[in-house]
Amino acid sequence: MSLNSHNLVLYHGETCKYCLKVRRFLSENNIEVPLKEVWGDEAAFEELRAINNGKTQVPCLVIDGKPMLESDDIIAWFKANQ
Ligand SMILES: N[C@@H](CCC(=O)N[C@@H](CS)C(=O)NCC(=O)O)C(=O)O
Repeated sequence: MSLNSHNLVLYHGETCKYCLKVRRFLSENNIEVPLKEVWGDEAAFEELRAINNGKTQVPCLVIDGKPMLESDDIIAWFKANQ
């Protein structure tokens, strides 16, 4: 399945180094994903908490409504679904 067939949102923190690693991977591979920065946006932070079973860890890729944590897993998912 291609990336376009999924509804994706990447919740991230601007200065989080794990988020930076994911954003850099996306940029280097010309992959565009809607981003929501959570540390400067309380509504986005609460949204993340609700989607992510109470956790606020970033980066969090939400794939068709399901949260995926861990930057390495997120990058691996993009590689597998590119
Ligand atoms: N092993 C995780 C580490 C992620 C991580 O430590 N994120 C920090 C920010 S740099 C975080 O969200 N901490 C707050 C929390 O867990 O609620 C990854 O590679 O994604």
